[in-house]
Amino acid sequence: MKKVERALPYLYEFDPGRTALVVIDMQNDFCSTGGFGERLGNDISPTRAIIPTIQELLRAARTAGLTIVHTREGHLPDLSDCPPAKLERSRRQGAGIGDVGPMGRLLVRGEPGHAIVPELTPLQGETIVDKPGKGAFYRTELEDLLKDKGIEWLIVCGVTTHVCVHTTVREANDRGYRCLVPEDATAAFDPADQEAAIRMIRQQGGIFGWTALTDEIVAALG
Ligand code: TIU
Repeated sequence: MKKVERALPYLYEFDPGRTALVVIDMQNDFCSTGGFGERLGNDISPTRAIIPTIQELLRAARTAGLTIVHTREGHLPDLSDCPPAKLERSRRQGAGIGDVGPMGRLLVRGEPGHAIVPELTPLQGETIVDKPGKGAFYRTELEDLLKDKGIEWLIVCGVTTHVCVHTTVREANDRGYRCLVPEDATAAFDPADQEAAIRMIRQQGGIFGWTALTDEIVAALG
């Protein structure tokens, strides 16, 4: 077992052979100019800033033999998998899902905006989970994949902390996974959301899981 001694609220122990690193939605739509996140009215510099930290985490996780999963939020070109309520709200915000922007159609599968940022391109053999919702378990194959591999521990990083990372961690927690969130390998557009989201995970004795710094996880993996 590997140990992250300084995890909060207390020690996080995990078996690397039964642990997955899940990288949530590090797509141009959330991390690049002209994507969905920026069109929603956000400053994307916090989501770009964690790219090198996730690179470091990926390097260590790959070397230690963790299962690597990358997720992408997005919809089919005909938007048949986009709930009307989600579509309406995106339009109200001036970032209509399916509308054409500088990175192609916003939040649509196969468009440049939907792609994972080049610095974090998945390696051959790594799993990419396409999800229509904020959580990575909703209408995806993720749970079957994790069960097949006997995964019990999840290290969940990516963007945005208070939206897709949180929803995924909450879904995972209800399914019995032990989740660790590397706080400096996650980002929200607004620092206040980041701080609150991280605090919520580890409050009440770790109500949804644990948090730690990437260096501490990398050291544990080494
Ligand atoms: N808007 C926002 O903060 N996030 C999303 O819409 N999706 C993800 O978090 N990936």
